[in-house]
Amino acid sequence: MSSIAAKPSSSAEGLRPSREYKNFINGEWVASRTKKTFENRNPADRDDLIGTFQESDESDVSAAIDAAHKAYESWRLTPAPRRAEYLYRVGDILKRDKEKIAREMTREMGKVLDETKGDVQEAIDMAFLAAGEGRRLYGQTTPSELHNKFAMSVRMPLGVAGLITPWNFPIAIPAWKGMAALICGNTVVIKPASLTPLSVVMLAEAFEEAGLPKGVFNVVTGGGREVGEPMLKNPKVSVISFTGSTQVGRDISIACAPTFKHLHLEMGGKNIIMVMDDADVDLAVDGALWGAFGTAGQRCTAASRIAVHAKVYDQFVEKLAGRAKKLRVGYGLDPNVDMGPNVSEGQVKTVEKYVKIGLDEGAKVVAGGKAITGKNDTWDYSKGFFHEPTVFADVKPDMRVAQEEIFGPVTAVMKINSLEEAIAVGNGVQYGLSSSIYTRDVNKAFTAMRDMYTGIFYVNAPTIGAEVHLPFGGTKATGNGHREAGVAGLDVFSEWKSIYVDYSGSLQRAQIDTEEI
Ligand code: UN1
Repeated sequence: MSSIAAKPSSSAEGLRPSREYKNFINGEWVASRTKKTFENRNPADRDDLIGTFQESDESDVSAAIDAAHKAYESWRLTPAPRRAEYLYRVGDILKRDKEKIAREMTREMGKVLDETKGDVQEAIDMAFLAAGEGRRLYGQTTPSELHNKFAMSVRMPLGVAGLITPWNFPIAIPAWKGMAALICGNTVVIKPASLTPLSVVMLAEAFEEAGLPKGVFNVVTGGGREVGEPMLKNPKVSVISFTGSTQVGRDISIACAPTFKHLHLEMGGKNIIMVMDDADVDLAVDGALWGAFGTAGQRCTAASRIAVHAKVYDQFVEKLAGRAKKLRVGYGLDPNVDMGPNVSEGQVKTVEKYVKIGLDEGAKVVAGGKAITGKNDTWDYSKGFFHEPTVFADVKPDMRVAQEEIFGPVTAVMKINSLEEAIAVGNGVQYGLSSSIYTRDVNKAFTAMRDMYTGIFYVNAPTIGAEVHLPFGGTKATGNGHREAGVAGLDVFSEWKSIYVDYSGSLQRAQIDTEEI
């Protein structure tokens, strides 16, 4: 392992020195049995080696699962309000270290510091939300149809939860899943995305500092095939929660079927902003810019399509293109930068591929369109994976750039002539995560709210910006019917037990010994 100083720019002071990170299994930091590691480098500066991480395999995963399985017996019996105490502590630790953690996350994942601070904040919010649930976890009590009989339903934990998490929200999404799993009484084995393992290591460090009992939260780093797949097959894992691509989600679904694992999938999106002729166009441009280029477009919720009413189309396109061209792209720890790099070379190549596809299909690039490779007085772009914020105009709804998830700084603007047309275009994709409308007409807002078949909907705001106390997830190829975060997220990590207590002292037969009225 080389010892390149972890200091890609003067603004990056205070970052961790490069080192080898271990797996977190049964409360200990341990090396993989493979004795192999992989490198984690800064996507803005490939010369910056953040660290090396364990290239684990099935034996490490099974050790983690065994530890989690063993820890489950006492964790499930720990009263939920006591379990919550650990989560409150983790929330406090993350709050204390928010800036420090966020800086490492920008270095690891690329998005600008304000956004990684938001990512840590989302994890803090989730820790406190889940901790609060420790004193609720409400079930129902309900009358029995029989005399002297009591009926109720309670949430039961499932066992070991296997979490497979993405690189775009490298601490928020592990927290969405992990906090909900833990408060319900499950134990956790998490496989973080190989592009952002440090974020989850930092979360594990917070759990360690909080004194979480050994084996309750475990982290195993490594590839999908070597670490993810064995988790899907292991009979000691009861529930899998995955965020990632629709293709991988489908494979996971198939792999989980033989053992009937509970499964939560959060997959692709092709989210739309609809701008009506009565909209505040400047507000819509602000929203579109943030929705499309926040996180360099690498959000499941990114506004990758914009349908604009013909009456305001030219004005909107001109303003959006003008603003997109002005966005300052660079290293996310530079406070003057608006948009960071793509997370990897593969991601930037995908963006370039789609720009070409869009041009070949006849769409017009009105801003951006190219990877950034040169050097200026702020950054040497050849060291990272940068792409210009790109706006396609004159896109037709059936073009591939308007149908397929690109997961990069590219948005496709289409012209529509009515609300009905906007809704038809909006719903005319395989995904159904998020959508939004800009209008001053309450009737249009409510119609779209009702008719857009997406799991999340915004009025006069872009497609991104979900808060943790509401359910997060989507319809169609975006999800498999579950939601995470909110109270709905508890459903992924618990199942219902209905309990009847007969205190009549005699046999009472349901449906039979009831009085005829
Ligand atoms: C994601 O893109 O996978 O609503 C998660 C948002 C964020 C979460 C995004 N709070 O955009």
